Amino acid sequence: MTCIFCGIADGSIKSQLIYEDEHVVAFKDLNPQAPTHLLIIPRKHIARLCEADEKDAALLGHILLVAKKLAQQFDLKDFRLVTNNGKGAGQSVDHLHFHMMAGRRFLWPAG
Ligand code: DGP
Repeated sequence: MTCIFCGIADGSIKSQLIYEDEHVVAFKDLNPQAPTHLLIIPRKHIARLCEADEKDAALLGHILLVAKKLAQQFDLKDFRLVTNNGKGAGQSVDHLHFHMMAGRRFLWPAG
């Protein structure tokens, strides 16, 4: 089964990357829900957060630090970082990804 986000991460699917390093890439969401809406993904295929394990601890921490780096790069003081785990939570792409959204007011609790 082909994974669209694996394709973006390995370059076989063209996408304008906002950030990349050995472990992580970030790019703009195709269907933005906020003026700034980035997706941060590991290059490693992990279907969802609940599929990660102890071996992924450093990777998961690194993703959060990439989010901080992007916040600095885009001068975002307020942003929302969220991952949808499972279809019932709204996950439509089965490759772990963090939505980083900014530029509008966000409701809490989230809808
Ligand atoms: P989620 O619903 O949490 O699984 O979020 C998946 C997001 O991925 C959704 O907001 C749309 C975005 N998306 C899906 N396919 C592509 C793609 O090919 N390119 C980009 N840039 N974003 C995509």
